[in-house]
Amino acid sequence: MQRDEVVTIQFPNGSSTQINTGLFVSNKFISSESGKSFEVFNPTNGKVICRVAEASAKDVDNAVQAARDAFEQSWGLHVNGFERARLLNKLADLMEKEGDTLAMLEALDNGKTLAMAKAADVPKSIQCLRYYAGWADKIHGKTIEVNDDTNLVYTRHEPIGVCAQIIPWNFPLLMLAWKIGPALATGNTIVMKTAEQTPLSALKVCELIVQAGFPPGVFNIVMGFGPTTGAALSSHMGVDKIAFTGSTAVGRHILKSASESNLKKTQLQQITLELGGKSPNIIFDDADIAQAIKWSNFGIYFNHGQCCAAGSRIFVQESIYPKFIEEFSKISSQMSVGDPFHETTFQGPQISQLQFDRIMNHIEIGKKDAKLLYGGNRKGEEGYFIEQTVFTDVPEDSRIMKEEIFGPVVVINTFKDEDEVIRRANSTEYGLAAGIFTRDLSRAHRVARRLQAGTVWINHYNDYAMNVPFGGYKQSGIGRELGKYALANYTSIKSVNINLVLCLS
Ligand code: TXE
Repeated sequence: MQRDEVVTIQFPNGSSTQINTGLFVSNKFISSESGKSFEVFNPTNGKVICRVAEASAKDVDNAVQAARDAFEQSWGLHVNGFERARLLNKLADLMEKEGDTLAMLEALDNGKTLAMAKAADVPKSIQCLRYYAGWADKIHGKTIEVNDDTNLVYTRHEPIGVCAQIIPWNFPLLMLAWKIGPALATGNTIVMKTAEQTPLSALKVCELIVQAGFPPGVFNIVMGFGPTTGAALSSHMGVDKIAFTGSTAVGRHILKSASESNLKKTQLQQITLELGGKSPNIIFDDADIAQAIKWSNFGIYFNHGQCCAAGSRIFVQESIYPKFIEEFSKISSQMSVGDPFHETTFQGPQISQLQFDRIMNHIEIGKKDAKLLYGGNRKGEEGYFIEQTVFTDVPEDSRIMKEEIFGPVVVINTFKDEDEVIRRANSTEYGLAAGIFTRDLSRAHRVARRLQAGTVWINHYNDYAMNVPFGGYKQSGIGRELGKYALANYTSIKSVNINLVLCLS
C-alpha cells in the first residue's frame, strides 16, 4: 500500500521541512503491512518528533524482493560504471542543495550540534558519495598469464547482489553514505535498516534518490528495531551480503545469523562489521602539549563521546601529567554543553534515555573505582545531557578502563616508558584506533607499528578522510570501510579461464 504520511518537521530555529515517514521500497514510500509505526524522539527534550512506519519480517521480504528484482533487471550487470557514477554524483549534488535541511534533521534527531552537522556530517557524506562515484567506472579485473600461450585468464569484479546494511544512530547520514557509496558504485542493490533512534535524515535522502533517477529497488529502507526488523534482515535467505556498524554484541549475533542462513556462511569476507572500541591515546613527554590537549579533548568529546574511535583511554607520561590534566580541564570547562541548535554549543545531548542511563551507570562505577577529576553529573533537568567527565588513577581492571562507555567520559592515567604504555594500550579486546603525541619521528613510527589498531593517528585524533580505510583489529570488527579497500567488500571475483588451443582450432 502506498503511504502518504507526510509530516512537517519544525526546527527550533524557525525553519521547517516535510518528510514522508513510510518505508521506502522501489522508490515509493509505503505503509508497513501491519500498519504499525513507532515514535522518534528529540534527545534535547525527550519529546516525540513524529512516528515512522515499522517494518515486519514480511516488509523485509518485500524490500529484499524489490532489491533482487532491481539487481537482476535494471542495475547489477545492466548499468555501466559511467552511469552509476553519474547517478551517485547527482545524488551528492542534491544532498548539497538540501545540506541545511539534512544538517537540521541530524541535529534534531540525533542531538549533535547543528554547527558540527554542517561542518562535518553533511559535507563528509557528500564527499564520500563523490569519492565512490569516482571509482564506479574504474572497477575492473586483471589478466593473468598461465600455461604459456595456451590459456587466457582474466578476472571480473562483479557486484555481490542484494546487500543488507544495518547502521547505528551516532552518525546517521555519514554511516548511510559510508555504506551506500561503495555498494552502489560497484553495482549492488541495498536494503538498509536505519537505527530506530534516527531515521529522519535517511528519509530525506530517499526523496533525493528518486530525484537523482536511480531505478526503483536499487536503494530501499526498512525502519524498525534490531531484534525484529534487523534480525529478519540479517538472517534473510535472499540477502547476499551484510554490512553492519554497531555494538560488538550485536555484531556477534549478526555473524551468527548470517552463518546460519544462506551462502553468507561460507564467505566471511561478505560480512563486514564495524564495531566498538576503547581506544588508547598516548601522550609522550616531548609532545607539543597544547596540541596534544586540543586533539585529546576532541578525541574524546567529539560527537559527545558517541564515536566508535573515541580516544577514551588517555595515557600521559609521568613528567607532564600535572600540566596535562590542569590544561585539559581548563579547555573542557570552556566547551559548552547545551542546545545543539545554538551556535556556540560544542556538546548536545546523548542520544536516548537508554544510552544516558548506561553512561551514568559507568560514571557511578568510576566514582567507586577511581578519582573523579571533574564532571560526573547530569546537566539540566530535561533531555539527555551529561557533563564532560574525567577519571584519573583508574585501576587497569576497572570496568571504566575496559568497557566502551560511548559518552563524554574519559580515563587519564600515567605511564613511565614506551614498552609499558604499548603493553597497556594493547591490553584490550578492542583494536579500532589509537593516538600518539610526540615530536620524535622514530618513536612515532615505532609505536604506531606496535599498536594493535586499525587506525593510528600521530599528533592529531578523530581526523577522517573518505579515501583512507577505517576498521578494526581484534573484536572491533571485520573488514575495512572507506577508501579503495571498501570496494573489495562489495565485489565477487570471477576468474574466466579460456582454453585458447580449442578456441583457435
Ligand atoms: O547498538 P546496537 P546500541 C556501541 C556503543 C553503544 C552500544 C549500544 O558502545 O553504547 O553499542 O548501542 C541494530 N539484529 N555502538 O544499543 O544495538 C539496531 O537496530 C540486527 C558502537 O544502539 O548494536 C541499530 O540499527 N540488527 C557503534 C544497530 O543494530 C540489530 C555505534 C546498532 O545498534 C540487532 C552504535 C539484531 N539482533 C553503538 N540488534 C559504532 N561502532 O560506531 C540491534 N540491531
